[in-house]
Amino acid sequence: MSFLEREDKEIFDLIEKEHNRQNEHIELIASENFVSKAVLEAQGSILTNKYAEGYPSKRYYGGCEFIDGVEDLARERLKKLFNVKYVNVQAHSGSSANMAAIRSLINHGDKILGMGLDAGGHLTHGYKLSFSGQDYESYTYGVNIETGLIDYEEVRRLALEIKPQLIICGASAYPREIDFKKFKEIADECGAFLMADIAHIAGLIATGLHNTPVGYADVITSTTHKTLRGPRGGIIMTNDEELAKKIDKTLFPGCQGGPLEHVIAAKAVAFKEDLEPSYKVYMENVLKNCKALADEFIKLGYKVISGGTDNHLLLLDVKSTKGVTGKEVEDLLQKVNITVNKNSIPGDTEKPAYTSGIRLGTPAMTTKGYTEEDFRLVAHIINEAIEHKNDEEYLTSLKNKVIELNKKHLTF
Ligand code: DSN
Repeated sequence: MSFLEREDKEIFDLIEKEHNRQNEHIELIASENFVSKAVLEAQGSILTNKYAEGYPSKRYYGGCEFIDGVEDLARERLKKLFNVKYVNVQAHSGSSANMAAIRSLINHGDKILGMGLDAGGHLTHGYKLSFSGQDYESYTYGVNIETGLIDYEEVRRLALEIKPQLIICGASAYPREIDFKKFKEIADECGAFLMADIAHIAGLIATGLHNTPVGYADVITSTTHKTLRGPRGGIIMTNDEELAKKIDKTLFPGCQGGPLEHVIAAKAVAFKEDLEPSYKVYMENVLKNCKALADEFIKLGYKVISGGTDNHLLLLDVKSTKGVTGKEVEDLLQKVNITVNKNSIPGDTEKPAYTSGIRLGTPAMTTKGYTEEDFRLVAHIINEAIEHKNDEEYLTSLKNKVIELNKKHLTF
């Protein structure tokens, strides 16, 4: 019996249930993944006991000699992974990384131009209910409704009209490659800083499977738990020494207090894994699998936004194809043990709580060993679930198929 089981049966049981859910479901949420046992062990370690406000060799508490070693390793590995000079690994999340990065670049009340939430951007890129839309005057660019692609000429036109102090590129639901060089040219033309939030595509960039913002963006932020397959957390990177100093001060003590050194240790372990040749093979498989999934949906007659994918995710327009909302499909797929999220599509007329689309990603199930063939089968299971949405018996048979398919792959 584990300590947790003996001390707190209620929490133990809920963790067990979630463990079973993670093993019996097909996880297609594009921002999720399964970490290694080594990452889990580091994150669950006694490092959680230690306060270490400050940075390596400049702490506000004694007893940090080993903690310094942990954070230094995380920093060095991250620099190598993205080929950057300065990094901060203390951000508790992608949102706090973005808060510190934005605050380091511009002043309260300045103008931000970021990708709209409805077009695939993120809350922290200027959404009105986020600090980024409240502390700054925020404007958004979107994608072309017909093509689903970022219209760089339109971004340029908006940038020259608005004259923002900061342009943010990067997205949570954009299936195509982002042209960081073009964003840099636009930022230069209107005299703005450029921030790239690579949370979703970080793994592709680290392995050279997507162009890099290094050399173009003034600051690059990311989470560590998506394609990078690490613990939940954030990171900030730059090649500018003065900016790096400002970012460190802005994050701590500006936005956060004590760093989560157990999480930083887990980040270090994940970065070591990401530097291995096998990680590049994994990312190549994520791409191959995503293309196979998109291709199969196209064959089944679905409208795939932008006509396909260049990365780890795709957006399906389920409303125009099957007459159901994203929310209906999300709820329906829960019944057959497939986890997805409803997602707005370009020009969506449904409210965000319903949406016309769903977002599907391949990172998590590729970690479990799913192949292109498996993903083609997943497309058929999703299609059959939608076509038999009122037939509970049929849905149960699909659920059993999913459980059997998962049994053939790795469990965590
Ligand atoms: N919530 C994340 C996602 O699902 O993309 C973005 O932070």
